[in-house]
Amino acid sequence: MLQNNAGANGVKSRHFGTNGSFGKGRQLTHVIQREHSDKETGEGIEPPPKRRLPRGVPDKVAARWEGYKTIVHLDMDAFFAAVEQQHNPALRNKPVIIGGLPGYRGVVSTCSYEARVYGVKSGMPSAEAYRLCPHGIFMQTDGHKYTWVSVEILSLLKQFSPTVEPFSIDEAFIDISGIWQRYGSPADMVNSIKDAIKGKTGLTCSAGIGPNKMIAKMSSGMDKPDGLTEVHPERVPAFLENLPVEAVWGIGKATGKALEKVGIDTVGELAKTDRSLLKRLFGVAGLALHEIANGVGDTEVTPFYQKPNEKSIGHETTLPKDTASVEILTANLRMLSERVGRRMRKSGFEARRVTLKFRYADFSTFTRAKTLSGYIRSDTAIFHQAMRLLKENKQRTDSIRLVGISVSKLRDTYNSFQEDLFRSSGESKLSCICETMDKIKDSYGDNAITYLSTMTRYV
Ligand code: TTP
Ligand code: MG
Repeated sequence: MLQNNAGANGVKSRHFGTNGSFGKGRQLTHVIQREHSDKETGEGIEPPPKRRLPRGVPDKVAARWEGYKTIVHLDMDAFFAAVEQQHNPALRNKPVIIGGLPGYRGVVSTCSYEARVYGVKSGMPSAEAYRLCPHGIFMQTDGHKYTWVSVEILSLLKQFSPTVEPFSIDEAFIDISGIWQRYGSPADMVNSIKDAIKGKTGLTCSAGIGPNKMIAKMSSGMDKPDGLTEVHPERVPAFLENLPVEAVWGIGKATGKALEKVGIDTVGELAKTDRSLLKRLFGVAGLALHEIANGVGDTEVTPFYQKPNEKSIGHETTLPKDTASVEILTANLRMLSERVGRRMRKSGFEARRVTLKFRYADFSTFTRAKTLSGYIRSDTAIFHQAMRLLKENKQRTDSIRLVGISVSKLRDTYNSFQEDLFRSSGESKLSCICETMDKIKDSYGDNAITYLSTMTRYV
């Protein structure tokens, strides 16, 4: 049973009861379809009807959280677009589309909920977004602005709990175990957080409360925008039972298809599947999937003052035009290695693995990686590895649409012992050059200095 009730401050919250109300195999997006009639959609758009969720009598959820880990996941609604709408009131209630501009290559980063009504979504080519929503207001991303707001929100969250883990530019986990008692219930505390964010930034967010990070993260997306979904530990099996497997954080389309092939459509079915079959199909990842399906998840929220445990750092770019030109590809890989290297050093890491991604004009996509014998830190070392991977693996002569570079197998720079590779390859010297460039960029902006070879990116 799924219950809707109003929080102390009038913000809706939901509690998942023992009879999961999601139809078997139904797409999550259908289930969480929002009712727009209570929201201003602007432009006279007729919003899609919302599925009425069964109502029930709210129970004494608050007391029942005592003694349990209580993890919250917060995700800002239409973040980049909402920041722009706050910044400029003329954009409010309008279909705002952030990312590539129509007429140019590029994709949609995000869009306001008013634009989503037309089918516009993140990752879609801007040209397609324009076809769907020609009267949309297209804007380029303004990273500094979003980072500023993100930091503001983070500083606010820290006032509620010392255990806040920023998870992306618009997401965070918060451990509120025990602390919620000061507010009455976990939902009351989260509603206070939502109010505080709204008061300080004018922005709304959606939140999930669960006994671990996985359940909290999965539930925060259930009632977007401006929602709150609470899954009590005892109700985790009912919550998961009828969800489609793709609703699990980490299960992508490919894994979803592979599961479907063996007749597993829902998380409940996955939970009951023999572990040895999952291991045979997906290796150790299969065992992890089984645990997730049974509601087992990480409860460790890494506080903001500890270093985030980054697994990889990467950037990719859609080229201005499909191209087979070695010069243009080289220039773009140079630019990407510069960005990746800078972010990696800023986070205090060095890497031992470089991955190259390239996508041909027909959208066939390849990723190739190389693990090195020692750690690298310079843009040039990343670039050389990426070029090598391109030369060794680009079998076709046709045009390329997208290239990307990421580094992984990271370790803290202070663990570095200036290994052999460093000295013999001149990596140490190259790193010094990068660190000098980093200082110039810190003072004068990211465009203050770059490599000459990046200049031919658009030729
Ligand atoms: P999301 O939280 O995935 O999206 P959102 O906040 O815009 O919308 P929602 O209400 O569904 O949470 O991502 C946060 C920001 O990250 C988003 O505002 C823009 C950026 N982003 C991209 O640049 N490209 C992408 O493909 C996605 C998904 C997000
Ligand atoms: Mg978001």
